[in-house]
Amino acid sequence: MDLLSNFRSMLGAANVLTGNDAAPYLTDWRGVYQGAAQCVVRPATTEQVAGIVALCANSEIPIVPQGGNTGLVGGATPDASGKAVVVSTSRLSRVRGFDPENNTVTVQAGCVLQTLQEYCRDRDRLFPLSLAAEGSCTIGGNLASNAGGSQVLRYGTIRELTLGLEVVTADGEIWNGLGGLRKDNTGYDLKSLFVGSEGTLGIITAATLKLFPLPRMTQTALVATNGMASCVQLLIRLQTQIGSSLTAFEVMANECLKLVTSQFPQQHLPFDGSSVDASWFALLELSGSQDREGLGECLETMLGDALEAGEICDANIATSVEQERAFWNLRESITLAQAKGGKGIKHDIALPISKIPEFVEEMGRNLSTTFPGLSVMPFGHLGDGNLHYNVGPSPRFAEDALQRSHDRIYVMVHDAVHALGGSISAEHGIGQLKRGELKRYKTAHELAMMRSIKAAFDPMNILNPGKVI
Ligand code: FAD
Ligand code: 2HG
Ligand code: ZN
Repeated sequence: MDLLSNFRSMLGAANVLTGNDAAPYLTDWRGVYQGAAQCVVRPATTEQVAGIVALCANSEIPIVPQGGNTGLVGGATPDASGKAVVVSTSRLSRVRGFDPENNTVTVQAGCVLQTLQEYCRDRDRLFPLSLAAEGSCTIGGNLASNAGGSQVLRYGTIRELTLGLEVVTADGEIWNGLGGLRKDNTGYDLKSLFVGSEGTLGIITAATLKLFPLPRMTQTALVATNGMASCVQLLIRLQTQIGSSLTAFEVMANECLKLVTSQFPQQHLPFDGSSVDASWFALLELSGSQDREGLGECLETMLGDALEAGEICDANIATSVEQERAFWNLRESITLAQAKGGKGIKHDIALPISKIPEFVEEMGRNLSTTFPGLSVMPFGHLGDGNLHYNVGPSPRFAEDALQRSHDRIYVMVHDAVHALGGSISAEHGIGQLKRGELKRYKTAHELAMMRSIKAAFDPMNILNPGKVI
């Protein structure tokens, strides 16, 4: 039997997609990469994933795992050769177990993040990973890219939320590393290696994840600040005074919010007067089990002090759940607004928080001198030292000219980040987009260790070849 017939008898013909049915799986969310594949297969069990991998391994056929296909670095898109098999986890979507005493949930990799959040909320628990793509990204994709999002400040990235994994390895074997242990020092930590490996070391089929008490209250504020240095001062002020009750601290350059309100006219900035011209806005969230009024008063006092200290020029504390949602909508619409505004260049950088004001100041100046008219639209997770230092086209700098300058802009931004001790990928991963960049900034020793790991786990190089390393 040929490969496709084998797949059809294993999965049923409806779960082996070719032609137009496969097309949506062959391009990435941004429409930057276009690939080809023999077929897209949709297994519903771990055993079926193992069977698919074993068949591919027999003939050295490349495999590209895919979850919700929301990744931003081309990691889930096959190359153009048409040799690959895309393994979609869309049918691996079941919650397998919930342990309220151990505060854990065990879930299949294809479960959509929002579905898992809601499942846990209905059971009075919080699964804290939260990001704008949560309505379509999957737990497996989150794990494979070690997703961050807006709650990392308090709860960590998904690596820190992971207690166990089940993985199909390159030989078609199933590794059952599920379990709800918070301590386990029995040798190398295999699960941590699979998290963030972007489908190059194994196909994650299930995970046991940490849960937390559901916060009884939240307080959310949108703040107009006097610049990035002031944002950092405000962050330190809040952290010093309320510690881990500060669960999110996001920043947005004015240009980002202008773009959102022009692309989505139903959204509004809740400020008037000169505050609408503030260079940077901060969105902050306090949450926990304290009483709402107490924490609200505390927030008002801290913002009042920040106003007196000249860190901020205006603040708006949400007075209803709808208003909280509206503030978060402004933040979470930036990626979509930037996509609608034309193809830009994304940077997902991490820096020591203390270096961010200097970086923002100098990079803004250098970019606008070298590329006059370019639109600089940074935003991100300041609490984690992570900025999406994105640049986009403008009426004075056309999209095609921007794309032609892609490599020069990458070098300029990434060299500066590297010189300040930063990272060229904080949370989106390497995929195919940043493979060249990885080689530029990792040492020969680091690259050699990574290649050894890849060769040990996937000696035939069939798992997501051409990605990461
Ligand atoms: P996919 O895009 O399908 O895949 C991502 C990578 O994981 C690929 O390399 C793929 O091969 C691999 N993979 C997928 N499933 C598996 C599996 N089961 N086993 C092994 N490998 C697998 N990221 C953040 O970190 N923080 C954010 O705040 C954030 N916000 C976003 C907002 C928007 C609007 C968008 C479009 C994306 C955002 N992302 C963010 C990027 C993206 O990384 C996340 O959306 C998410 O983690 C990807 O999950 P996915 O299921 O869509 O994965
Ligand atoms: C976010 O923080 C995501 O909203 C997407 O990581 C970032 O669009 C981007 O560059
Ligand atoms: Zn982000």
